[in-house]
Amino acid sequence: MADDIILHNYPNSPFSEKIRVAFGIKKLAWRSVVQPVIMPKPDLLPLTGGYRKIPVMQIGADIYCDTQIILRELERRFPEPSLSPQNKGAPYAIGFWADRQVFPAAVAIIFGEIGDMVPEDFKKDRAAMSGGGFSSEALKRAVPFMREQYRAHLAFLSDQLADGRPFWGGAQPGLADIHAFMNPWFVNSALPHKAKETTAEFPLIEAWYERVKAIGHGTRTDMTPAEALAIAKAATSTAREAADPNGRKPGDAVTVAADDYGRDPIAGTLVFSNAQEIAIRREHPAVGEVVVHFPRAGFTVTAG
Ligand SMILES: N[C@@H](CCC(=O)N[C@@H](CS)C(=O)NCC(=O)O)C(=O)O
Repeated sequence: MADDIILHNYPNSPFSEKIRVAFGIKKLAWRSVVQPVIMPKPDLLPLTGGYRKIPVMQIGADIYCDTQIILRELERRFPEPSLSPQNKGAPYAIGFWADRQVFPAAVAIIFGEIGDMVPEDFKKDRAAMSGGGFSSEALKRAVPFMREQYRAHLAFLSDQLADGRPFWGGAQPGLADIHAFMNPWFVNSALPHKAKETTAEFPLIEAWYERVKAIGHGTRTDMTPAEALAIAKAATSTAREAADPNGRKPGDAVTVAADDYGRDPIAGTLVFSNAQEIAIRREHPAVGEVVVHFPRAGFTVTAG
């Protein structure tokens, strides 16, 4: 169906877990398309135009790349219950904290432990994506320092819960919980035997973790990649053209790229852009014309 919410994801992806929890909070029904963990991704790139990271959300011929814009779009389309009833802006900033401060520490803790068991092709893929290397030795060396960082950041969450509130913002779960949950979930899933070690000091976090986990993932039904491509091809984007106060206008040729890792450029023509979002139109024989949406924070936009 053209208005099905399709999440291109894979089970052990922590960024996908953010969106699955958002589906849980909003009690949404969604379709899960499992994509490969490493390149090539022949059923994903026709939709995104080159963006290879996971998750990607698709609704008809509208494709949303990066959790920041996926969460924003879920909130726009399905406002109740809200993911940020009290605080509209701060939880997005908390997303940057989770992604760019805590996540690297979680990655070091996990891969410092299991790096030697990771297949060569995975290491090569992640080295190419990061533009650096993938050295389990370097990750192992970083573990003691990263564990301290991880602990210090978890302490922010523990302090936030100190007045007895069940969730970061108060009585209801929301965006801040989604962001804060990602890294403990990643560590717990990847290192089940070590999980308690990183949170034992924080009983409030352990209780909160169980509350967020109990929210669940809404109602998931699997979908094949071929079905998702066919849905895109049959559908028409619902994005409306609009000029940006910064001077960009519909039809401008632009290239969008992440500014951290996985910086593959995605070229298209502008449909609309504003302070939070940019939407570009592009075509591929497998999907016809689609509109791909990106956040602005954390992404570069260049002419041509
Ligand atoms: N800024 C992105 C980060 C997404 C990300 O790093 N996802 C990981 C998986 S959890 C990824 O794509 N890794 C490489 C891959 O799966 O090919 C977002 O918020 O969605």
